[in-house]
Amino acid sequence: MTDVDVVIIGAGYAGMYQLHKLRKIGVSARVIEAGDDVGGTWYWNRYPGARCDIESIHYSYSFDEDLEQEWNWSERYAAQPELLKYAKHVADRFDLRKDISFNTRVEKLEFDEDADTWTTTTDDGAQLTSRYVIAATGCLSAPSRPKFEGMEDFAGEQYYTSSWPHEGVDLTGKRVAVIGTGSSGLQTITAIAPDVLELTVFQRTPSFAVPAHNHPWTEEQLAEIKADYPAFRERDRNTRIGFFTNAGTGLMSEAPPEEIQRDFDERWQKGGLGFNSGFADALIDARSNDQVAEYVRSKIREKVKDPETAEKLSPRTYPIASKRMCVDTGYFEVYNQDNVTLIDINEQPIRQITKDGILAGDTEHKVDVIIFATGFDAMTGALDRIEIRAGDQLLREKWAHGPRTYLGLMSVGFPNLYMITGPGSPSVLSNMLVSIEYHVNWVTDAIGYLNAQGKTRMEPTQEAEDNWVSTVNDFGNMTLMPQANSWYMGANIPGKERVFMPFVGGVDTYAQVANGVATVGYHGFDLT
Ligand code: FAD
Ligand code: N01
Repeated sequence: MTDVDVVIIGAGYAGMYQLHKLRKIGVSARVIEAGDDVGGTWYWNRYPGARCDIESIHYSYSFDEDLEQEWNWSERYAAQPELLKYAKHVADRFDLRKDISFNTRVEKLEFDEDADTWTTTTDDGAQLTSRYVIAATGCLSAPSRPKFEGMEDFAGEQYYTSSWPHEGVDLTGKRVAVIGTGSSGLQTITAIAPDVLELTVFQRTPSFAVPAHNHPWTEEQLAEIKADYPAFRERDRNTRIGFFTNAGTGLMSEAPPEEIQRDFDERWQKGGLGFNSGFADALIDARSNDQVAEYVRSKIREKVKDPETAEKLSPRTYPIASKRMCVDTGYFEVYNQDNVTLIDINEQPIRQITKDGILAGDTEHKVDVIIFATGFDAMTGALDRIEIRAGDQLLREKWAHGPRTYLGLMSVGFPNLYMITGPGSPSVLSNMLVSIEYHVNWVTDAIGYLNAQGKTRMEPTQEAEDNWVSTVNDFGNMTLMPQANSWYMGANIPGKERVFMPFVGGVDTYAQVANGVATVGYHGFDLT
């Protein structure tokens, strides 16, 4: 007997839907969430300008037609308050909160080999036993907080975009430094530049950004989408990245220059992450990739008046889209403002944080506030922070040289522990809502199958895991993606093994494989 059938860790979009699905098949579940409400990413990342980079009509749940029809997104790319409101609405609508323990962090999981059960220990010392554990802990939920010398001596305010104060921060009229120029940094910089007295941006690597062309939706536009929502969603699921971009299948290397130019211009005009999907070789062929990159760099030069600053903002050290591209609304233009300064820390390294500011090279930049937009220990960070033990093995030790999973769903040696959007699945390379819904459905079906068969244990075989890890590596190596020092590679975390973690073959291909595995009675898994 266990306290509950399933423990779910995390009440972001994944954990919430997982709870709802398990209830539907009559399986009891308790969700344990470190925050004091639902929403995950959109609960924690409340920094100015935070919004999604995949259009909300795609980046939203598809599992309930009434929910889909009753919710009206205000803009093409909803901002964080609206994305959090949506999560809260879903929690209310499906009465989720009564099965969620908030303000509680899972510290330890221990598997009982004889009983086929997990014991979950939380930071309040409580323990809960369950047959299964589902880690819906998020790919981008463990903040990276690099240490800079002298941080503790700084007399001003310090904030992380990844855990922004709920009450907000008034930056009006202040001298502000931002460290980090990934998506979070770009959005923050763009949002605060008009209000602050001075803004100093510390850039280690510039980002490629494509325009959002964000706009409010009209009732007519939303009605048109909703009229055909099931087909719209189906179209998304049948793409590589989980949202329809009318991706091209031809090769840039074989296309005439005017066709390439036309495609770039049209996609740039449309805006969003579909920009580089016009040709199938954009992420495979270095010369094709550089044509895309050069187009984006030319746009930076058009936007930024000072040629030296434009060059500093132009990425040249990695292929475009081998790091997640940013979607911007006036980011580059910020550098035309007199109150904004860009520091390339490759030229002027941050030597230390002082009482009054940041010493970079030989110059002390005096500031009142430092904002760290330094990213996450992505994909494995949240799981590594939990002591997950089965027999004499710790998951974080097994994964010390890179995560090993079968389908990004389970790992050998850790039976009955499922991961939602785990490493080795398309996850962060896709519209995450599509990948989340797919995994939640798959895991729910698997648990339903085990229960129906009177079985109590599921674990991948060593052979299946080894083959899948090779497949993930092979697919990754077919592309230019492993060339970047990206968080996909773990390269942003000192000491983390450099391994390309997500499955790059696409959500469509992945679903075909994982559907096939389930259809034949869970090929590659031992069920006992
Ligand atoms: P999360 O939302 O990260 O939720 C995980 C939850 O687990 C968190 O609430 C956390 O507190 C909890 N948790 C973790 N460990 C523990 C523990 N040990 N004990 C208890 N609780 C724990 N993806 C897109 O596809 N499109 C976008 O536009 C997009 N925008 C993003 C913007 C930002 C700023 C960030 C950071 C990410 C973005 N992502 C986007 C990725 C985003 O993380 C996913 O889309 C999605 O929200 C993930 O949902 P999740 O439930 O899997 O994880
Ligand atoms: O994190 P990042 P993020 N000294 O890792 C720099 C999603 N997201 O939070 O590139 C100095 O991308 C680091 O430099 P470098 C999206 O999937 C989406 O911005 O490692 N600098 C980089 O510039 C995204 O990809 C949205 O050289 C240091 C920055 O900090 C993912 O989340 C919005 C440093 C970190 O950038 C992560 O984005 C936000 C150091 N010690 C996030 N350490 C949308 O728009 C790190 N940096 C939807």
